[in-house]
Amino acid sequence: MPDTSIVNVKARRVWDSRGRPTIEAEVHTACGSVGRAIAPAGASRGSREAIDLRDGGVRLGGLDVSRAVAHVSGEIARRLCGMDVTRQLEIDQALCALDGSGNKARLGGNATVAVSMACAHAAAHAAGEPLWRHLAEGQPVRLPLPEIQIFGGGAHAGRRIDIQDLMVMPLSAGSFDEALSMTAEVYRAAGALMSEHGLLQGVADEGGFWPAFSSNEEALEMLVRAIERAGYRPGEQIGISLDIAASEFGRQGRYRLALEERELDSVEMAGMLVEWCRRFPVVSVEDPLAEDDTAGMGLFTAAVGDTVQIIGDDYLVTNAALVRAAAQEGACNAVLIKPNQVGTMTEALAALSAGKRAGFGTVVSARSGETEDVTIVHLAVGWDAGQLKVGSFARSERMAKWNEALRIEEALGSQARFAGRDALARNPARKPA
Ligand code: 2PG
Ligand code: MG
Repeated sequence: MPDTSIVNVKARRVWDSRGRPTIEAEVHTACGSVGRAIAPAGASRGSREAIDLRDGGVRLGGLDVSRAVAHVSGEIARRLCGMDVTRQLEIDQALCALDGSGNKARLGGNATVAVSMACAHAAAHAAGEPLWRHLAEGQPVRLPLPEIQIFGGGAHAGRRIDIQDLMVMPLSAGSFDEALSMTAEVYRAAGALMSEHGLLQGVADEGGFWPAFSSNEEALEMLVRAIERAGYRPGEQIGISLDIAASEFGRQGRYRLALEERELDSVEMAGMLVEWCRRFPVVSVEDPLAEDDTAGMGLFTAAVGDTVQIIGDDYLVTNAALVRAAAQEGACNAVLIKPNQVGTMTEALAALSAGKRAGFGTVVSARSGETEDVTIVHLAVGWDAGQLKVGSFARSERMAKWNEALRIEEALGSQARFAGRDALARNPARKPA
């Protein structure tokens, strides 16, 4: 057995896809294994997320991470050195106890998540396995059904449209490889349509087209046309997935649609989205109502949850207790898993497991601020999440992740199974395990 005790933990400042500072952690063990991971960063964040520790002040917009870097190289390194890197639970418990704040506010969720993921990489390295295989612990895995952004909006595109992500899900694909080539056709078709209509204003933060639409529904109509132009039947071969990110423009039951200059209450907002689900081939909706609107979430889920997946992102913030509560309340039927929302691998897995136990769909997700780090792809496969959300089909911080999934699919060879449309949650179809 190799000696997997941790001998060194360090961190450095690196830069993310928005050109902002972020933190990379590196963990070394006695046997020579090394793990590295970089913290991502969100723009539309739930108020209950783990705290991203930034320096504040005027330099670099207050976003520098020197305090978080110092915590890793200082007290986190002192606490973890000597621990066995293969004991992820103990490592993550030690990180939580050392932080002591309950929401990683003291050490920084960006510091703890980078260290936690770097430990997982070092453990896999010591075992001579890719991370996904190490995490799977011999259990069967699937390549996830991808959610891929075509148009960006909300906080990722200067609020040009209210909806944050208009995405496609290649439902009829037989493999991950096929899912990506179907997506590539839609992305190309959407780009061509946009430029023909003079609507193209560049790309948004996650690589999707930044459109000049005059209504949210125009965006939905254009996406249907892009799917058709690519040669696919909307809803049957390729479904539409939306991240409304409603906490960005709604609170206390009031929703302000800036693009359409209207304000809706919770019932009207849910009603509008129900209508969209009827008119358009929508298979999944994320954060339809705001993080403080349990009644609205329940209303929407009761109305369409038998045919549509309803994902809690800001609403659940990768928190197992919130997932359990949402299952009881019928507030949604799927959970987005973003490790940096909670700050450690163990807590992210707990939220995912709570989702699976509730019969929820589970979607591992990137953030809008990303890097070349591909850890989340390994989590999606190794934890058999069934779905993966990475942003659009452009820019290398996104493509690095799609391409990593292709390598994993190839490594699995004849054993590769693609999760496909069965991974989508629907209320009656999925019974709690
Ligand atoms: C989301 C993500 C990705 P952000 O809301 O799901 O689209 O955005 O990382 O800004 O929270
Ligand atoms: Mg979201």
